Amino acid sequence: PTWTPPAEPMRLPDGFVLGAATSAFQVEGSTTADGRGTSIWDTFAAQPGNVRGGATGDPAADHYRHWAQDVDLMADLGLDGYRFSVAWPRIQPTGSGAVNQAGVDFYRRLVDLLLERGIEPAVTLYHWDLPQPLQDRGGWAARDTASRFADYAAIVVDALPDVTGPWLTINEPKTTAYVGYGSGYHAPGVSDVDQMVAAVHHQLLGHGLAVQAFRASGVAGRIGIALNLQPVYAAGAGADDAAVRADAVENRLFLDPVLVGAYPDDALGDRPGQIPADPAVLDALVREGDLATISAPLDVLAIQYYGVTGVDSGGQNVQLYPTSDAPWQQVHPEGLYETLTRVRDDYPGAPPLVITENGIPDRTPEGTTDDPERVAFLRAHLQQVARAVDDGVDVRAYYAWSLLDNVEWAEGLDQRWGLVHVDFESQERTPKASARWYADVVAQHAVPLA
Ligand code: GBH
Repeated sequence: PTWTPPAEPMRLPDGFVLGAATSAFQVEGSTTADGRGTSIWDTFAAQPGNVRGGATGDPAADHYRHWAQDVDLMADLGLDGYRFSVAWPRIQPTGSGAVNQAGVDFYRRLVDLLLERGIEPAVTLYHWDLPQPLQDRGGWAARDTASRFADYAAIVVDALPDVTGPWLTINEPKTTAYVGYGSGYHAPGVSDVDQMVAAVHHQLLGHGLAVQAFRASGVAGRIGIALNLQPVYAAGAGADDAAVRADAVENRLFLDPVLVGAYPDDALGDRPGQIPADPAVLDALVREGDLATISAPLDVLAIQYYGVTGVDSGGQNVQLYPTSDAPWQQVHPEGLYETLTRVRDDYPGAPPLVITENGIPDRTPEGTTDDPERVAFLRAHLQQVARAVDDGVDVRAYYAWSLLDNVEWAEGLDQRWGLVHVDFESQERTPKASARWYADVVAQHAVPLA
């Protein structure tokens, strides 16, 4: 039975943060300015065929130079919060060692202006732009990268001790592992299942070590990790077991180690729905103490929600719901409610939740400012957030993806996810209808009926 929204607007609690999100590589541009080093996405995008239309990280939305104007735009929309990521290669151009002060200064200015405008900054430490020299030493398949990440995290936390919103260590370790090291569709473009499994463990270890560094710094903020979760539904007869295993792969392989300190025993193997790797591959990577590090208590758990997946008895993905203009995205708003209540019910010790990404692309590659589909999507998903809050789930914030049209990774500039349209030639910003609608949601702190 599908859920019917109530006949009046659904209020969100006082103090609930409504914001929007971006990531460094996707919006900043200026990839060689002020001492920034090369990231794996610069290398990957420079290789013809990897990114649609040959787009690179330059100029993207030129946010490195439009940052103050972009903060003004957020203030005009009345946003409570802004989630951005710090580009590791701006802070440590080679991924280790000396700090590049010009890079630190950029984020220092950004945080200062956000605070001045009353917009709560939320900072992601790693959103996929690994310094290339670390990739040359194995990237996330190498254990040492976890320690390098913790060193880098300590530098950033030290430089921005007054960040009021949540800190997120790693954005979607699942995507980096499965798409960066599994299918190779994302940077670093590796396709090797053993490296993929190693990338899972080393990112989670890096997360845990970064949390340790954060606690050691003594700053007053809150920290967590950003996981993209999705309900997995059995599609057709005999698919239940495969769906349970696929749920291990999509969700529990990340939730369990972070929240309970153990890997699930059904994610790897040769059965339908599993990652085709010997479980011994993962066991061999896990050293004494790793799982205690990975499961250190968090202040928030960040969830990114885009849709659901169906799995047949053979473990193959099946489409059960209509997709957005991104073929992988099966839209099902109630899946967000299921995800939020599931975390509460299955992980009793879980910290408060924040939703750090949720959105859809425009229906045309050229982009538009008339986006009724996005309004409908955001409304339906915000209703499910309000419903979960009403049912007692401790959700504290929601960030729409994305503030601006930007570089959508391997899709380049052809998939526009912004609330605000960006003309990538003139760099003119134009709020879409959805941005104006969302400004009203923030002002009312309620989800309107239309
Ligand atoms: C998020 O990933 C990212 O955090 C964000 O940077 C991004 O802009 C946003 O979503 C929109 O995509 O083409 O079949 O190989 C969402 C999860 C995982 C979705 C990888 C796209 C590639 C599927 N993403 N996936 S496929």
